[in-house]
Amino acid sequence: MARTQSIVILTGAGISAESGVDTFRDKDGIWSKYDYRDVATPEGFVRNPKMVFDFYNMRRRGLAKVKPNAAHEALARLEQEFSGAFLLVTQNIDNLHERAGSRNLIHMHGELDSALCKVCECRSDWPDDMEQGSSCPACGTVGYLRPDVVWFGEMPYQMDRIHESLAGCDLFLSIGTSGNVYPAAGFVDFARAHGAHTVELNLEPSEGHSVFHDAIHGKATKIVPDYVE
Ligand code: BJW
Repeated sequence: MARTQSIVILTGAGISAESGVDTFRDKDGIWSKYDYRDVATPEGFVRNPKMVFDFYNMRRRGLAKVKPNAAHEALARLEQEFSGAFLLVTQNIDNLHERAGSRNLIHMHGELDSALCKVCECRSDWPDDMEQGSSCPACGTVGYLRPDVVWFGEMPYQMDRIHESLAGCDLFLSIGTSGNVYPAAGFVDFARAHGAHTVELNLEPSEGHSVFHDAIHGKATKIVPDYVE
């Protein structure tokens, strides 16, 4: 990493797995228990808001029981010690990166502890348990709060800033993601086309593993600290 001037890192559910947060597509993952069409699409929310609120209330309450692991901590240390440009983009809606000390961080699929008002578009801290009758702390409107997360068919957050960083980076790392979900799964192609060296760190080869220049396979708490230190 000695000659690297700009790093972009993409993380997915695999980085939080050893903290006790469920992944999506592993054998006992979230999509083995829930149909994504029910809980992770705008149409599912219209059909059955209670089911969607229950799903995200449960996952948000789970945050209190988990802690950042050695992989989150290694990325936070890397950011502190690296003198060039650094951007961490996570698909995860948990708050483990920030709790480990990461600062230049984009939650491209939103955040579990944030609520979004569909009327005034303000973000607010998620109330104890969000439900259909919750009111927006900013505009007071009742019944228009939703989880501040990006569902299938919705545009992920801060895509312009992410693409700008990807176009200018000379190292792109993808950590703990299966590479099934776009546009995140396409970042490697984009970064590589703009000249970056690309490395996958994951438990197993991802969907797009052949696009990466290098791959390191194993558990995040081992391979991430080993790679960055
Ligand atoms: C370990 C480990 C350990 C385990 N150590 N590793 C082509 C281009 C663009 C879009 C599309 C396209 N084709 C299709 C689309 C649409 C769609 C999509 O991608 N569909 C696919 C299923 C094909 N994409 C979208 O809809 C996105 N929006 C969009 O494209 O907007 C454009 C647009 C909008 C409107 C009009 C016009 C254009 C939005 C996607 C939103 C995804 N949302 C979710 C749920 C919400 C958040 C939440 O509830 O948490 O986000 S889905 C779910 O998947 C979640 C995750 O962030 C995301 C990615 O999952 P991730 O992180 O990769 O987890 P897993 O479980 O899949 O993988 C874990 C990996 O870790 C595995 O490989 C394990 O091996 C590994 N692992 N333990 C290291 N200890």
